[in-house]
Amino acid sequence: SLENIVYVEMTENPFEPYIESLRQQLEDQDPVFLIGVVVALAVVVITLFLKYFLTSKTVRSAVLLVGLCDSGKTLLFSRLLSGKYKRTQTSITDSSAPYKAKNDRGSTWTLIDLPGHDSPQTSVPGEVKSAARAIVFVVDSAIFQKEVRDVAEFLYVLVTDTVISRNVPDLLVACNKQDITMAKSAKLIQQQLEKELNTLRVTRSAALSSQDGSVGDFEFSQLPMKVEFLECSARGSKGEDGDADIESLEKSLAKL
Ligand SMILES: Nc1nc2c(ncn2[C@@H]2O[C@H](COP(=O)(O)OP(=O)(O)OP(=O)(O)O)[C@@H](O)[C@H]2O)c(=O)[nH]1
Ligand SMILES: [Mg+2]
Repeated sequence: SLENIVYVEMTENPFEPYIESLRQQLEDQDPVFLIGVVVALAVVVITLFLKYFLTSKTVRSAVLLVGLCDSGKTLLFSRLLSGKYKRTQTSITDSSAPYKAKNDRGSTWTLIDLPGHDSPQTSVPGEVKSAARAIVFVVDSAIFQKEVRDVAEFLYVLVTDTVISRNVPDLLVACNKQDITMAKSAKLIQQQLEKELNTLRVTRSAALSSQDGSVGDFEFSQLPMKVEFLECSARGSKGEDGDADIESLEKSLAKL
C-alpha cells in the first residue's frame, strides 16, 4: 500500500546511495578512483612531514652559554660576537645577540649568555631550552678540581632534562681558561666528569642508564646527543690586548 512505501523510504539511510556507489567502485577496482585515494593520502602525509621538519628547523636556532659562576661565559660571549676583551661582572640577567658562524653557509645563531648564579634546575628557562640547537657548557679548567662535584651536578641536570633529551641539542663542553698554567686538559676533565656522573647515575636514578641496556661505567658517548670536549681561553695568552684562543669553539659552532 502507499503508506508502507512512505515508511520504508523515510527510514532509509540518506547516505546509502553514496556508500553503495563507493562499495561498487572499490569492488570494480576503478584504477582512477584508487589513484585518487593514494594521491590524497600522499599529500596529507607530505604536508604533515614538511610542517614538522620546517618548524623544528626554524625554531631551534639558539646557542646557549651555560655553566657555573665565573667560568667565563660572558667574556666568551663578547669574544665570539666582537672579538673584543671586556671586563665583566657577575651576570644577573641573560643577554642575547645574533652570532654569525664562520662557515660558507653563513649560518646565524642566536647566542644566549645565561647567568651562572642560579641553581642547575632553574638556570635555563623552558622556552630557551626548547629553542636550543647547541649548548656550550663552559668549565673553568683552572679550578675544576675544586668544582668537579658542582660541574657534574649541573651537567647531570641538563642531560636528564626532559625538554633537552627530547630536542637533543649538541653539547659542547668548553674547557675554558687554558691560558692558566694550572688548567686541566679537556681529556682529564672528560674522564673526571664521566666518573662523577657515573656516581650520580647510581645514587640518583636510572635516568642516565645506557641505551643498549649494558651495565657499566658511564661514558658521554652513551648520551643521545652529540658531545664534544674542547679547550679554549676567552682571555687569550696576551690578555686584554691580544686575541682569544677560541678557534676550536668557533669551528664547532660552524659545524652546527
Ligand atoms: N685567565 C682567564 N680568565 C678568564 C677567562 N675567561 C674568563 N676569565 C675571567 O673570569 C672572570 C669571570 O668571567 P665571566 O665571563 O664574567 O664569567 P661568567 O661565566 O659570565 O660568570 P657569571 O655571569 O657570574 O655566571 C672574569 O674576571 C674574566 O676576565 C680565561 O679564558 N682565562
Ligand atoms: Mg656572566
